[in-house]
Amino acid sequence: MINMSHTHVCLFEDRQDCILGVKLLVLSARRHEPQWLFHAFMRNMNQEDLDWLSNQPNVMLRKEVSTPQTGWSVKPSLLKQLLSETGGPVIWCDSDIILASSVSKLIEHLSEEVFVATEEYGWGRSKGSRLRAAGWNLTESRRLTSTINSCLIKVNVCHRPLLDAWDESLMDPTYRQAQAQSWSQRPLHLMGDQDVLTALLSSERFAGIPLFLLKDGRDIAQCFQEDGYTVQDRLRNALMGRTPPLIHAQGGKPWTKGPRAVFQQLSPYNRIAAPYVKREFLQDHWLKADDPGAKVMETLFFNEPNLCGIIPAFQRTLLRVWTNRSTILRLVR
Ligand SMILES: [Mn+2]
Repeated sequence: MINMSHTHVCLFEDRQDCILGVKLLVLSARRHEPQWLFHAFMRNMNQEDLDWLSNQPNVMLRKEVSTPQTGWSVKPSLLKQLLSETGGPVIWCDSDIILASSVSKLIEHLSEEVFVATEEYGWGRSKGSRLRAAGWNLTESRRLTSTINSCLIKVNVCHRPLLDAWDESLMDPTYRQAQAQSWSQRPLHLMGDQDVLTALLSSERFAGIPLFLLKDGRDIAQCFQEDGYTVQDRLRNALMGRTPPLIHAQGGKPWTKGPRAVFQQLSPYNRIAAPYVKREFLQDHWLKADDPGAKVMETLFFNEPNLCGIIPAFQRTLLRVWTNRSTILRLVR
């Protein structure tokens, strides 16, 4: 089944209620990245879903998940495993990404020494490498102004030492203790795997690795809360008649069974997913808006993927500016 023209893609999921995301990634990639072969490392999944996956021509179902790590901490070890097996390059793709168009045309010109990842959304607190490197006691030799989002990574065998160091840091007791705490309690440099990766790539030891980050808002829509995908980027893309090739449903998933926030009902993810859901008869309770206000916005913007959620994004941005203003005023007084 494996041939030289395949691009090997590592896909991992251990939450049964996220299998829908796995399926939508596989279906959208078959259309937009026909050379991608997914090595699907699945844990805790129903047999029915495993059967569905193993019937897909672009999937190799992998039963053996050798790493003791769980959740997103599996990234470096599974990437190392696939590098050994295939000789590289290997792509990591989060299961909450859907492809709206081809992404390989953005990265295929890069040489194999280049480490590819994506930029985190813009408004996050204390972005970039400075505080993260400091947290890990690393000398920051290269300043990264945005934090890395590790939802899509491309590596090659030359990046093994970095993957080893990343893997080791994710097994560090301090990191593991922090992971057991809630988000709000975790120090910045221990939030998740990507904060560790940001620190490492800025450090003296790895600052020499050429880095290419897919651009937030243009190459990837980081759909975190209402305005991770910003008002400006939504407008710009809509005017240009395009959607970012990668749509990342960060945080709460749009297909969740419980009550969904308005911004989840209006996410570009749902609009890109719709044709696949219908064609494959997947669960569709989540595709359309059910909130009356969200329904109005859907109609108002003709269900355009970038624009449906622009009003909640605008409201949230205003709120953020207002909160920051009060913070600044408090400091000045
Ligand atoms: Mn993700």
